Amino acid sequence: MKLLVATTNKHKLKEIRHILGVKVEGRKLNVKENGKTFEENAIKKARAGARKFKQLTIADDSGLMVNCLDGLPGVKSARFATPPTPKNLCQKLLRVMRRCRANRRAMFVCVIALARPDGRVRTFKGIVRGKIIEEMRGRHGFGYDPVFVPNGSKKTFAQMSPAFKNRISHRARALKMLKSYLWARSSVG
Ligand code: ITT
Repeated sequence: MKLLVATTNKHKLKEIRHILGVKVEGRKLNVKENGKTFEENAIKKARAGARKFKQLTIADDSGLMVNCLDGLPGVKSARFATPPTPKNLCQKLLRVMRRCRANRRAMFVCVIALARPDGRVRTFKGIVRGKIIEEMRGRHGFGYDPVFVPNGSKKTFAQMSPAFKNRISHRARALKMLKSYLWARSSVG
């Protein structure tokens, strides 16, 4: 089965390829991400890809929701700092969280939308809860990985090997559900 991934983010594409373990092609699309939820944006991106390329297409909309910031940066995670380098994103987050001494809780959310060329769509959501530490640690990954420590770990996502992050991440959880869905559909024909 041929699957396209509609994304402009090469780090996401690399993780998606690694987690799915199958060959998927990446396609860049210019889609305005103005939805209020991860679901809305993921559906918009996947549908645009499926319509344009007439192929089964997935898109990932993801981000970090910080408890003491009422869920921000949330759907605006990619554009929280300019330019949105990992250093700028993490430093801005650490700066605005100076008032969040007692509550550093956060979660990474990933919604994967699977769209068909006729517009039919399904979504799969993965969440990882954890906390934001007070400085950047680690060199792997992208985005907010250097400041996020998942529950049950002492390491940030950026201190883990990519293979380990790809086993436990929000993206891994969402894609696992997608895989089960696709597998169940293919085994019944
Ligand atoms: P596409 O929409 O083209 O796929 P994007 O980077 O704009 O790429 P999003 O709108 O979904 O994607 O924004 C997600 C942002 O959330 C991403 O740019 C990172 O800053 C952050 N993010 C998501 N998953 C992450 C992860 O696994 N590790 C670190 N940061 C992550």
